[in-house]
Amino acid sequence: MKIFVTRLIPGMIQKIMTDAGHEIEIWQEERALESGELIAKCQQAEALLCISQPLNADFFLQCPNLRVVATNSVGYDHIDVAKATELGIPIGNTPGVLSKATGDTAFLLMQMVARKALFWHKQILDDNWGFAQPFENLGIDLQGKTLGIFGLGRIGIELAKSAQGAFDMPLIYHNRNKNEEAEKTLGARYVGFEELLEQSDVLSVHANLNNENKGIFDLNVFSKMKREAIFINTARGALHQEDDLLKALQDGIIAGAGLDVTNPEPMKADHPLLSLKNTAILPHIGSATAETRKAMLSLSAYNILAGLEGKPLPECVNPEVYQKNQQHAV
Ligand code: 8YV
Repeated sequence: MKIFVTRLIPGMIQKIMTDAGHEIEIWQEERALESGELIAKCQQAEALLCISQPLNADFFLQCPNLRVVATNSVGYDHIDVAKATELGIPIGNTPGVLSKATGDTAFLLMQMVARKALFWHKQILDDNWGFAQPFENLGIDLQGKTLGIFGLGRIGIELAKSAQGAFDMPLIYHNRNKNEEAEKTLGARYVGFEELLEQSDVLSVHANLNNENKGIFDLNVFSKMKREAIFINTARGALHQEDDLLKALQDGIIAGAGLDVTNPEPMKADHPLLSLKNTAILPHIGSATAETRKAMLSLSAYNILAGLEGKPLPECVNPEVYQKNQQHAV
């Protein structure tokens, strides 16, 4: 059985699949596959380990031998899951194992923006570590400031734990469903969306991207936030309107922004957001630690093995597929 893999992966992950008797083909080039190339590679494949490649309906229709797809991410907005489900293909993902690393990235960005870390770093690079006025280009203290989370799940909880431990930050959140665990263990307080905007000193976005929240952070929304507020997004770039964010920062509508995700990705090197004093932007490295990437890839490999053995995937985004397959069998 052939498994196609879209990026280089370590030998120990390959071994999980080859030890089970599967043949793997790994894309070796230092670029993403074009959609036609991906289809050509997957037409004979029975499994796909998908790392950073979008999969649309046409892909699934043209790859009739696929029995399982494992995406090496918790998010699956890049995959047409409805089409995969219709065709009986289970999609595996990697929740849980990346929560700490991604929450840590939000925590890092929050501090980088609050203390203007990249601006000061650039002062050294520009040979400007000389004379400084004592009240210029100052940061802000995070101690006791209110952390607001839009979409409080496992990743947001990791950020909140760090923020409370380091800076005693009270936590408010807005979700589709209340997070009872966070209310009990972190004293989180559920608020409406408007209150989240009005009360947060740091507003961090951790929601899954969907049709209802696409572009929700626009100029109108930024205008309702505090002028001293910091906006953090480590979820998906499409949740915010980038031109509106730029205007909000340039006009002092909000105080700063930290992004691990942009819209589009990659961000262009000359993007004006990169040269502001009050921004910190990273190239989607939320899960990029050795330990976390190893755990993600290993979960992806086990998702593939289960799929090829016709067993339920350890982590499956469309479990309805099993009901469907059963109905077909009857
Ligand atoms: C990336 C992520 O997918 O898990 C997610 O949803 O956005 C990230 O972990 C990862 O960088 C791709 O390998």
